[in-house]
Amino acid sequence: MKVWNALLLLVIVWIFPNEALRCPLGFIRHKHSCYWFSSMKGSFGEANAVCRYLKSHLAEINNRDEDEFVRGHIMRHAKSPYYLLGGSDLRLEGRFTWQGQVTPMVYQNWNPGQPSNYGGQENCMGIDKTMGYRWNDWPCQDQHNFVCEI
Ligand SMILES: [Ca+2]
Ligand SMILES: [Ca+2]
Repeated sequence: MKVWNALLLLVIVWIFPNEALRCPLGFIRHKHSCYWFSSMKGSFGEANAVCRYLKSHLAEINNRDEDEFVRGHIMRHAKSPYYLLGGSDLRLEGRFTWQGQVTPMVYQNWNPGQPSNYGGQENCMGIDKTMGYRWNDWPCQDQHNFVCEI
């Protein structure tokens, strides 16, 4: 009987491989990641705390495909014009990195003229509807919607 159960499980995993990679409730799947688009607003620190609570991290956009998925979702469904992502130049001004990384971002989609470090205090970043859904840098204490990723 146990052998049959194991066989049945094997067949299920073989027929429905995506079931094993299912996203937590509220997260949306794209390729090998799951994304959560917040309906609440928070500063960079608050957004980080919420993502961590959901066992995720602020989204890291590594290539055009991922960028187009996240931008596309925001264009179609977003309730807010600004969505915070997980990059900052807190470590070294003018050198934006994804969280926990030292090397600069490889893929980037800044709006022309950004990051501007306007007023000398823009060290966090995200997707800005007023800039064609490309990236802009903001003060880290600004409260925005945000995207978590697992
Ligand atoms: Ca800056
Ligand atoms: Ca800016």
